[in-house]
Amino acid sequence: MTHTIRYIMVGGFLGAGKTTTLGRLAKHYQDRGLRVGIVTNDQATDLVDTNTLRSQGFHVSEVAGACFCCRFNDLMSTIDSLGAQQLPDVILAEPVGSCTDLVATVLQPIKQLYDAKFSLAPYPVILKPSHGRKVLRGDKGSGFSPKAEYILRKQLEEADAILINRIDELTPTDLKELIDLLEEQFPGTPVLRVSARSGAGFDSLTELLDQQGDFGRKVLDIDYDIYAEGEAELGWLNSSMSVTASQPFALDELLLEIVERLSDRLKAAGFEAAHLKTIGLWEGFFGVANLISSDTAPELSLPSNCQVKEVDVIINARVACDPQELQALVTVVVAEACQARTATVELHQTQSFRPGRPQPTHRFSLAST
Ligand SMILES: Nc1nc2c(ncn2[C@@H]2O[C@H](COP(=O)(O)OP(=O)(O)OP(=O)(O)O)[C@@H](O)[C@H]2O)c(=O)[nH]1
Ligand SMILES: [Mg+2]
Repeated sequence: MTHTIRYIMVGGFLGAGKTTTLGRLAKHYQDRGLRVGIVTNDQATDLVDTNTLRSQGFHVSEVAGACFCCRFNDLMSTIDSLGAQQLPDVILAEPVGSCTDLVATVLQPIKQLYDAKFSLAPYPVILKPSHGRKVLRGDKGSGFSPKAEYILRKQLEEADAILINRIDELTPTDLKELIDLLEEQFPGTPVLRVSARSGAGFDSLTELLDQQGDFGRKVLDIDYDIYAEGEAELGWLNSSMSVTASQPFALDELLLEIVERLSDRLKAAGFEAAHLKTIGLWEGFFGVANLISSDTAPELSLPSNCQVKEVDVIINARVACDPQELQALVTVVVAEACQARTATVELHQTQSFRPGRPQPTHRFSLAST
């Protein structure tokens, strides 16, 4: 019998919890003796996510430089490279959080061109409560423009299931409101409640993902002009550097301080952060700090608990602002945080830009019959 790879892609807006979910799912499948490969994706190189998942011991490759839909062939060759030694049983794929129309441009092409090789799991999309609630309520001032909100809605529209994440933080009233809004606006789409952090709700999620059937069929009716303009309103920055000090300092404090200082500067300028993330890597140790909206506090999501004199730092920031301004702010906050530790910074590279118009390799406007 030919070996089929289970293709599980988990979508959701920037900072929704995709990487945390994939890490948990990878462990779940590995614990059951399955071979797992993870594919990350970004518009540029130097991905916090790739390093976070690799540091957890997973087998990870990335499609960097454009989203899966625009680099469909790279997605396929990346999966091949993950299976060079031994074919994986499961591929976990994380698309870029500002990407949508993934059913027509990724799932249906896999289904229609590579049917013998893959079986498609249901396509879940994660809702981040902080931005999700405002967008679903139609509140003015979600922090994003109507075009960026359009992307978030389209992502939910093409989902086989919607995952309300971060239930560890939600009150029963908040949760009920989100469920009601989703059921009203996306009728018929199953809604699961999960916490990627604690693992709550993951039994239901893995049960959903194990279902056999014809999934990834909700091809969107979508306006690519609005989609492209919505994406282009975001400033994107990926930066990598080495930080060196004469005295040891607490790595976690540096990472958190970078995110806190950046958060303060963005708030002062009135720019909404979709996701700021930074990872510090030193000799197998790593720490990660994040900010996922202007309403939430910066946090150390994965502590390293180590003191370092040298560390490699990667910063990924997605913010509703001009990328040049974002770059200037990042440069200032890194300099300030390092100065406080009398550390020096050696910049490896910084890429900052607005994402370009999506130009999918394939677009199947009809689901396979
Ligand atoms: N409290 C809580 N925090 C969570 C949960 N899931 C994710 N987070 C945190 O939310 C932040 C973003 O999570 P990620 O998994 O990196 O989100 P993402 O969707 O991969 O983000 P992008 O790749 O930038 O689009 C991190 O600080 C996580 O630790 C959750 O269930 N509860
Ligand atoms: Mg991620």
